Amino acid sequence: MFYDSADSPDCNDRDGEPSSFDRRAFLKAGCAAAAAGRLTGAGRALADEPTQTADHRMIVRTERPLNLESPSASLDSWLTPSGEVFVRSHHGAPATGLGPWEIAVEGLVERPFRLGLDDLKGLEPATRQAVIQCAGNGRALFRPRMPGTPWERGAVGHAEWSGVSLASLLQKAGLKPGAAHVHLIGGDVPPNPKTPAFTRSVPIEEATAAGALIALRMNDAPLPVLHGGPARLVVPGWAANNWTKWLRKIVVSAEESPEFFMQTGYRLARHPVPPGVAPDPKDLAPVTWMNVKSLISSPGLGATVENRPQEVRGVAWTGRGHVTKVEFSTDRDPAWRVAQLIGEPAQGSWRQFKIDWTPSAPGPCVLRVRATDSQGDVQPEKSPWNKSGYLWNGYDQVACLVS
Ligand SMILES: Nc1nc2c(c(=O)[nH]1)N[C@H]1C(S)=C(S)[C@@H](COP(=O)(O)O)O[C@H]1N2
Ligand SMILES: [Mo]
Repeated sequence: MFYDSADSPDCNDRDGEPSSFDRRAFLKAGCAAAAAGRLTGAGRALADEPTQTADHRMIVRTERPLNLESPSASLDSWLTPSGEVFVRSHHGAPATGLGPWEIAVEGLVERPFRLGLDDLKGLEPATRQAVIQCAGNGRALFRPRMPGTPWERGAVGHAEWSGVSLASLLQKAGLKPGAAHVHLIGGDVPPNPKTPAFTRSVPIEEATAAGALIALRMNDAPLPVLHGGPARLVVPGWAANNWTKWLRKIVVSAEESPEFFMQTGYRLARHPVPPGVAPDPKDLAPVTWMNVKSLISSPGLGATVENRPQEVRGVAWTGRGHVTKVEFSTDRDPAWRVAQLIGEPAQGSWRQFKIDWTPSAPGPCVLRVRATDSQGDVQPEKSPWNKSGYLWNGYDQVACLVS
């Protein structure tokens, strides 16, 4: 059951729609547009236009801007349905769909240009299945706690992204000597002039080597507005703070973006320091690659399970390389047992796992998992504290009740 604003009575009661339109298509696209906070006017809606939908079971972390977290039941499949992928934005979605969307490419390039979405479709197509995870996923699990959206376990998902490779776009523009970073400018606007825009940059070589693409589609449908439609950056293996949504402009530069969200936000000390101690500014690096992590998707948090043999399932992922092992234990049976990994490893994707579990007795029980990746990194019991609450990857723990 999806919450789609087209189903709401208010929307079905609109008047003034043009009679030449297919009424249902109009209502669907028009109401979705209205939900996205934009004026629809008459007759603008196209069947292929990105829509704004999110599952009604999503956990609302904040309403304005809209920040939604996935319940673990949404993470129990290979690809996460788009309406069940977490939503994070700093300033809310911009107006889209009122005119042709264009992406400008400028800066240190031989041939600056502006491309419409149809022109983009003519460049080298690229498709990747990749984990999308907020750098702040798990922030609420750090102690002591820190300010910021209190994501628990579900600011993560796995989707198929398709569009054009960033490398082919840059090749079309032709890089000038010294070109080293691309600044990505989204169409979202901060609520007041003192709030910085969400502008970030990625280093060209590392991001293109990771398979960066400009996604126009998600899970084989136009990229939803909530997820950055019509166009967003995707960098497989990197935390999603690098995945700029509503992409309007790409500026090639010799330097990193000087903006707040690049120089102050999303930086992490290479050597962790305890609460209250300021990290050496020279030791701070932008958050890029994700770390190794796993999550129990079934049973869910607080579930009541029967006292009989059953299957525990979940997903595990990492940034560089791939997951090689997932281990499972409980507070009653603390010895780690190796879970079965499903399918083949793929860089940037997650890996599903399952393991048979026989509860030892009725009563409360804590299930936990930890993953290891091909670099030999093992999920720690707790992540080192950092003041912004980035990259939590402590053991995933699910308390349940054996009945
Ligand atoms: N333009 C723009 N892009 C953005 C953001 C934003 O606020 N504005 N937030 C970033 C962050 S921090 C995350 S975690 C992801 C979230 O993507 P999603 O909403 O599709 O899950 O978008 C990234 N891209
Ligand atoms: Mo994020």
